[in-house]
Amino acid sequence: SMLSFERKYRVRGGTLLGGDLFDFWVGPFYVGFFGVTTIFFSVVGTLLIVWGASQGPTWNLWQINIAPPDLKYGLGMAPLMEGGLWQLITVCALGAFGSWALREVEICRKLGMGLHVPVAFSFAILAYFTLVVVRPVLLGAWGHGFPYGIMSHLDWVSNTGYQYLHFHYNPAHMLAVSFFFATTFALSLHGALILSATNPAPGEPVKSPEHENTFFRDTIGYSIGTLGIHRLGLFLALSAGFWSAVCIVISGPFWSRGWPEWWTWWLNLPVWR
Ligand code: BCL
Ligand code: UQ1
Repeated sequence: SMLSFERKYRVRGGTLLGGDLFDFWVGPFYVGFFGVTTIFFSVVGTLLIVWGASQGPTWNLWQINIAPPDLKYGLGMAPLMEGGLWQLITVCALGAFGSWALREVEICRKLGMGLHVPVAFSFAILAYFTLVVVRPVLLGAWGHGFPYGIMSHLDWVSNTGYQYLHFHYNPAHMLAVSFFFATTFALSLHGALILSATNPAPGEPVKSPEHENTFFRDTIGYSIGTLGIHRLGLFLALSAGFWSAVCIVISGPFWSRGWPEWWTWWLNLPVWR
């Protein structure tokens, strides 16, 4: 059932593909052409994972693993049980993520909103696309993608990290990590500020943005403002995803030695001579 104010937001149009054909809702959910493709890719991809698991040695959720092809298959198709499954699942994953982003775009267009949400989600897709397509293609083999499994992908991250001796010395990884931490810090400040303003002591009225500004002006001499904090948050979060994609795509294609060694440019600066 629909909430009283929901009906006026259920507007026709704004579709990118399919015209009116898929322009309807199922319960609370907008469908659209890309809703259909999202369901399709998600169901096929999930079934492929479950089937892959059934062919593997374990049903232990933590140990199930669907590995990419051996490096010897290069950028070609691999037999189903030797990485071909991973390739199909990757296509389904990208199909589902891309469809979801485009469904978001259609909903934004219906509502006359900006495209900030689908743009934001696109950064997460970019990071995934970089891991399983861009970097493997640049390195010449699908085998450079990460395996689909809970423990196995962690092992891949560890192994890939140590391949470059000490991943913390990767300058783009430094930026990505710092942006992730800054994002959580900014959201904790914002969440705490909003909850404190809207939950005053019993009997006190709810506080306004004036109080929020004043709190930060009194403590640090600066308030970024109610719109500003959301702009800052979006910038920090998108930067985290962006620099993550950069930090992995440069590892191998651009720099194949240990990351600590990259910093010799600093010691070699002419100023120190
Ligand atoms: Mg490191 C990567 C932090 C130590 C090796 N590392 C990352 C980054 C992040 C990070 C910056 C992963 C986030 C990311 O890519 O998001 N690393 C980090 C931190 C430390 C750290 C904080 C720490 O020590 C405190 N890393 C180390 C050590 C190395 C190391 C030193 C290992 C020994 N690190 C590596 C390697 C990599 C990283 C190797 C990477 O490859 C990775 C990276 O940068 O990848 C790009 C981006 C987000 C995504 C990729 C998610 C995409 C989501 C998609 C689009 C949607 C999914 C939908 C979902 C399936 C639907 C679910 C349905 C619902 C449940 C209903
Ligand atoms: C802030 O200044 C502000 O404006 C009133 C908010 O809006 C509600 C906030 O949530 C936060 C966290 C701040 C403080 C942030 C900085 C970067 C000074």
